[in-house]
Amino acid sequence: MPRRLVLAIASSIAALALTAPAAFAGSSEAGWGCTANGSEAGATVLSTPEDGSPYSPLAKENPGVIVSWTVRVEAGLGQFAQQLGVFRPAGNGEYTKVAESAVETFGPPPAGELTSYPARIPVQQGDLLGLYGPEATLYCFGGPAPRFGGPVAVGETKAFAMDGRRSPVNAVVEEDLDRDGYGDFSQDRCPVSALFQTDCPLPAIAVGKVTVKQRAILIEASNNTDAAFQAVGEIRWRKAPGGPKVRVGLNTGPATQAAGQTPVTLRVALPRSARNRLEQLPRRRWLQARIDVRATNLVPYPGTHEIKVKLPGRKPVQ
Ligand SMILES: [Ca+2]
Repeated sequence: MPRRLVLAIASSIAALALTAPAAFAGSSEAGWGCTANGSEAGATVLSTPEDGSPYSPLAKENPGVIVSWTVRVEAGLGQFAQQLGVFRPAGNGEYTKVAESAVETFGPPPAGELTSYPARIPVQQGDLLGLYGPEATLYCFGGPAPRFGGPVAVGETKAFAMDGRRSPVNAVVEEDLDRDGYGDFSQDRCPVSALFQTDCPLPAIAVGKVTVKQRAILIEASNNTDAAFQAVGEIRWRKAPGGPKVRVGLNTGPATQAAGQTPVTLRVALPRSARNRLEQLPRRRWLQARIDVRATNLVPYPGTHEIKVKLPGRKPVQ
């Protein structure tokens, strides 16, 4: 007698369960936002908090990403090439430059417009913004602020002296909860996973051939992207008409990893009690197994595809 039987799936219901809601991304501005009213050649000027001031120009997000930056320039001052720098306090009035932007040009805004430039510069809470210009550095009065008499390269630590001129540089900093270096609000469409910056992929599980063997149900499944697969379910029957229900759990055990679009065969063992029941059941009758095929992708988002499998009776004809 053939022991192997291939069955069509009685029904299949695709279900998608999302348990990880997209994080709400916060953003804020770093910098004093003052308007440049002068320039000085060969100076790096930082924005540091002021004693007694309720405001702070430091980066607040941790981790964060500078997604744009700007310098407001007073009318009549002209055009200036400027470069934003990110600095960390090194103690004793010293600061280390950890990152910098591209060099951009700022001037008095025509008709009140403010030019800001896009950037993607990871920062930490407490980082300071600095400004330097190859020809001259823009500043605004109203210090005190740390000043160094020259450019500072990324990685260098320099001793700054307090001066009466502030930096007019301002930056928009967004949270980066998945720490992928992309601002979660405007640059990262999947802020719950560092693996994706495009929309988070949702699981799309396909179930192929289902085979009932003597001791197991074999299920072919695949997902649109890399995923970990498991199958869990149950078989129920009554010991006798109107008698108590018996419920037997089904499980594949540890998850099986598979690349996207690559079929994997899941083996759902038939417990002895279920096999015994099938041995007592005439061939014209059957038990039904309800099985959830689960795939968790790399986001990680879980998906479920429910199938129902007919398990024919195995009692030989008398
Ligand atoms: Ca991010």
